[in-house]
Amino acid sequence: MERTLIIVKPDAVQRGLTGAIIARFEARGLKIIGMKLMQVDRALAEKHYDVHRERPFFAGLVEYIISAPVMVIALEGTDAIAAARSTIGATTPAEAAPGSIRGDYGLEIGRNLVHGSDSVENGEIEVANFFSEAELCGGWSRDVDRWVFE
Ligand code: D4T
Repeated sequence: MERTLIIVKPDAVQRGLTGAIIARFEARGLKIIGMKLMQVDRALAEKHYDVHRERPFFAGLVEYIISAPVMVIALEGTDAIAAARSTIGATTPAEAAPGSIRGDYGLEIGRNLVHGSDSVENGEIEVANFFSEAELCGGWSRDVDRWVFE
């Protein structure tokens, strides 16, 4: 089982798309093991986007992610990283496939609605950065699991 951190970003929360976005991951079969609405502070935002620190869009990216509450979700599943990223769609919404979240709801890269971890390693790190162990229901047994996982 892989873990991925999903962030329903400020634009999606403000636009009332939180439920529609969560529904897509649930319908895909990914299992929710943690979820909370939170206001990201600057230190956590800078840590989360540290890999982009030297990029020209870094400052705007941090301002965007701290500008309003986000819904953070920890998901578990086989191939959770790749599955979530294909459900999210390409980074630039205008290029994202129809049927993906960004392809259906977004237009601009700086308002791309949702984050998903990009590797198995980063999935573990990011879930731990946003959730304490006590906030996670890791390994809970979902009754439909045998109809989702082989
Ligand atoms: P996240 O990390 O938000 O899930 O997005 P992606 O994984 O799809 O894309 P990314 O890491 O390459 O970019 C992180 C974040 O930075 C914004 N961004 C990116 C931007 O505002 N301008 C840019 O030119 C790029 C490359 C969008 C997503």
